[in-house]
Order: sequence, then structure tokens, then C-alpha cells
Amino acid sequence: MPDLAHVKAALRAQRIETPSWGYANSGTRFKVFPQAGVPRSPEEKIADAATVHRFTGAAPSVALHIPWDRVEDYGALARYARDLGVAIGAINTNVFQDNDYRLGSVTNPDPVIRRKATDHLLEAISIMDLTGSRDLKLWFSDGINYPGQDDIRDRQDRLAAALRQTYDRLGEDQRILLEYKLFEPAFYVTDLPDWGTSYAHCVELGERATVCIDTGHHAPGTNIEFIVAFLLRQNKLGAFDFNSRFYADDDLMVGAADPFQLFRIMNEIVRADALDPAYGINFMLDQCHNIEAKIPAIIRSVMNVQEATAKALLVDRDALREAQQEGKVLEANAVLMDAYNTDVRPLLAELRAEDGLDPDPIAAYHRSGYQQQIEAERAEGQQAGWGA
Ligand code: AOS
Ligand code: ZN
Ligand code: ZN
Repeated sequence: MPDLAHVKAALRAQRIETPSWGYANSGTRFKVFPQAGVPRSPEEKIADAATVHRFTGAAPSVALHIPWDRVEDYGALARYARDLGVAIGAINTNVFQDNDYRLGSVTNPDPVIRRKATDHLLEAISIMDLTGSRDLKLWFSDGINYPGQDDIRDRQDRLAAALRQTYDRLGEDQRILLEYKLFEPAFYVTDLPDWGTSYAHCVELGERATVCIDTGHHAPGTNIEFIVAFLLRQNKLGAFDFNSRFYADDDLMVGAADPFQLFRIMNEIVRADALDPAYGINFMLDQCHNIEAKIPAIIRSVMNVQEATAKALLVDRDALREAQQEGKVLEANAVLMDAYNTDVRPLLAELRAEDGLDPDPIAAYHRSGYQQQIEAERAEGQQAGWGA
């Protein structure tokens, strides 16, 4: 059986990054239901992220999105975050919300528009220099809707050229997280549709380019833990955008739709000894809380990742390997299922209590008065940026 002290140490070291846009108002293309107390500024989003960290002890950084989190002085913003006990994490770029990008951003047939898009990516690196961020997260909405609309291969060349310029601008301690997505907003071809395309571009770029797996960005039935295992073996897994999906890119709370899938993913992470922050994987959330209370939903999400991780850490690796090597199919499967079916909530509650945290972070948040305070203080919350 795994050593409990080791399990606890691994859980204590675990870090989950929350997204600034998850704290703001969001919705579908049909309606945004505003909520009371949502942040009006990047500072207030950071304050909410710091609150999630205060109650979970496991979320010490917050990802920003440019331009949604644009400020005059990024150095001051980073200091503000640090004073609240969190760091600014990945910088997300936006080359999808400008009229110029109707036919694409870095893959647009017009070189002037490609230049504008690439300049935005370079600007994001300048912001990282000021915030001390390590990760530049790139997601492109680029693609085409109709066969023949543009040349698929030329678009790959244009994408490669923009990525090359961006990669060459990175500082020594900075890296690219290259995200892929099967479809939406493009419906016929997406220029970065899957992990293989992202992986190939990352290999071409160099060792500071790694793949970001958004768990909601695959065709139904895709075996995500296989992708995780493969990329880990190649040293090319840089980050996750965790969320849940029932249909497409639903951006629901991680661990809500399929906690077993989350366990299988974390099992591959533990198998590769890749959980510790020193390994370099950024475990981010990329979620929108359209109808549920935002801060409690993000606390819940952090807890869901912790629970899946605890179960993965409880897998009896020796017994598993033995059963696998002896070809004992059912026994091997049972080892995994035993761990998955363990109720790890008491273990995590104990761990929090040992660390001076409330064993029940959501209840503690509700008791804290923070929600009442922000509802009183923040007159009119900001929309996350989606559909704005
Ligand atoms: C879009 O579908 C992607 O998931 C992006 O990762 C992300 O939601 C966006 O970059 C937010 O900044
Ligand atoms: Zn994402
Ligand atoms: Zn997405």
C-alpha cells in the first residue's frame, strides 16, 4: 500500500491555478445572467482568487487574460497580487475578439492582420516580463468554415511562422503553452484542432514549447489519459485547462461531469511523478460559472482536483504492476478501482486541519462574510469578456 505520509506530502505540494475570467460574469451566446458582487477590475478578480487560495491553500496563482485584464502598470498588479498572497500565473492572449480576425488571426490570408495578431502575442510576453509570469498560453480560434475557403497547408505555414517569432521572443525562463481545440468557432477546419498538431508545432519550436490540454476540447469518447501519458513520455505536456463537458466546450466545473476521467488523468500524472510543481506542469482551471455562485464553484473545483489526485496517489503501484506483468486483467483493474472507490474526503479534511485550514473550505467561505462584503462593495460586476 502507498505510504500515507508520502500521499499527504504530495497533496500538500499540489498547486492549481485559477482563471481570472472564472470570477467574472459569463454566459452562453443566449444570455449572461449577472451575479451580485462579481469583480469590476483585474484587482478584484485577483482578490477573489486570493480568497480561493485562503480557503483551499492550494491555489496560489491566477491566470490573466489580455485584454480582459489590461492595466496601466503590470508590475504594480503583480505586487498587489503578491501582497494578497497569490502570484500572477499564465498570460492568456486574445486574437479572437477583433473584427479583423473574421478570416483568422495568425493564419489570416492578409499579412497585415497576421502582423497585428503576432504583435499581440509579443506584447503578452512583455507583460509576462513585468508580472514575472512563466507561461504564455496560446489559443487560436483560427480556422475555416467551408471547403476551399483557404489553403489548409498555407495556413499551417502561417501559424508556424507566427509561433516561431513568438518563441524567439521568449525569455529564458518563459515558455509557450500551445492549446488545441477540435472545433468552435471554426466548423470545417480548425488550424490547431488536436494534440498531435499542437505537439508537432511544439517539437518544431523547441523545448520551451509544450502542449496545453483543455479537457473540454476533444471529440466525444476521446481517451484523454492516453494523450496525457503520451505527452508525458515525450516531455511535452506543459499544462491543463481543467473543466468538465457533457457535449462540447462546456467549461463546467472540473470533476462534475466525469470524476472517473479526472481520476484516470491524475493517475497518469502520478504514474509519471509529474504532480510536483517542480516538474513544471501548470494545472489550471479554465471554467465559466454561468448560473452557479462563482467563488464557491472554484473552491469546489479545486477540491475536485484534489480528490481525484488523492485517489490516484492511493493506487497500489506495486500490486498494479505485479498484476499487469502477470497478465491478471481483472486484478489489475481492481487495484485501480479500489483506489478510485476510496472516500478520500476524510483524508483531505485531516490534511487541511493539520495545515491550519478549515476542513470544509466551502462552509468556511460561506461563514467568512466575504460574499456579503463583495456584494455590498461592488456595485456592477464586469462581464468576463466572452460575448462582450
Ligand atoms: C477556448 O476555448 C479556450 O479554452 C481558451 O483556453 C480559453 O478559454 C481562453 O483563452 C480564455 O482566456
Ligand atoms: Zn482552454
Ligand atoms: Zn475552451
